[in-house]
Amino acid sequence: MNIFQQIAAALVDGEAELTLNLVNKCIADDIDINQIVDEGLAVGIKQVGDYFEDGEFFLPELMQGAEIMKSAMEILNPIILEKTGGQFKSKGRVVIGTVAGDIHDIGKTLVASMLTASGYEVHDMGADVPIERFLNEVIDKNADLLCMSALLTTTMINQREVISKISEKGLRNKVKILVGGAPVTKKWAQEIGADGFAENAVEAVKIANILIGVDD
Ligand code: HCB
Repeated sequence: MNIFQQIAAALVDGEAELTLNLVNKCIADDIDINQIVDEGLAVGIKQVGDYFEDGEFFLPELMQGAEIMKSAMEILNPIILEKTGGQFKSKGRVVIGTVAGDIHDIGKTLVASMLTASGYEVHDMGADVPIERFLNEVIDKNADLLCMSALLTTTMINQREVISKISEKGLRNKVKILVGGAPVTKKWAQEIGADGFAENAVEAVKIANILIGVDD
């Protein structure tokens, strides 16, 4: 097993200390953070979700996996953010949050960190964000880009609701909209009138750059 497979396996086994030790080892060995997340942690947490779906794991195991992932991200986030080097020249203003009824925030926070690291001014509203709050924040922050996350098939619909509210206010051509989250697809993004869909945080930065019209 390579180190990423070991991280994924440790997370699935609920071995918090081992997972964090392996993550710290990767950092010490100067391994790319994206690889630690995409090939290690994200693979592990996805496996936990699949076991949960199959009835092999129950809520305590799901929560345990999430806690380990969050602890690992607490170690990695400052390193991701450090890449901005403190000299902040904003590429654009981003408002981001997970939609109402949905408390999943790991992926959203990762997207927020990567966008910040790439040079965007990011306003993270957290999770379970009411529809009106998205609208108000877009207006308040004069956002160039709105990113919405949804992890549940029952909450995806709120991405559409937010877009409708923004259109009703006549703001649709003032802000680009990027959606994501496990059940979200490119087809759904098109159907609800979003400008883009991103499969992961790295792609989110790429698509944001294209939508805003800036270089990497
Ligand atoms: Co949760 N949960 N969960 N969960 N959970 C899912 C999402 C299921 C798919 C698991 C399953 O059944 N296979 C499932 C949803 C099924 C469905 O709707 N079809 C599910 C369920 C059912 C539930 C509860 C209802 C369980 C219950 O209580 N019975 C409950 C929901 C409560 C609520 O929200 N109202 C629940 C609770 C939890 C926690 C609390 C235990 C925990 C969340 C902790 C937290 O976030 N603070 C949790 C977790 C961890 C998961 C799984 C295992 C992992 C999610 C995750 O963090 N992935 C998930 C299984 C899965 O997704 N396969 C499971 C890792 C991140 C990095 O990936 O996809 O979130 P991501 O984000 C990516 C990507 O999508 C993209 O970039 C990110 C970074 O690469 N992206 C964007 C995301 N947002 C973007 C926005 C953009 O603009 C652009 C790109």
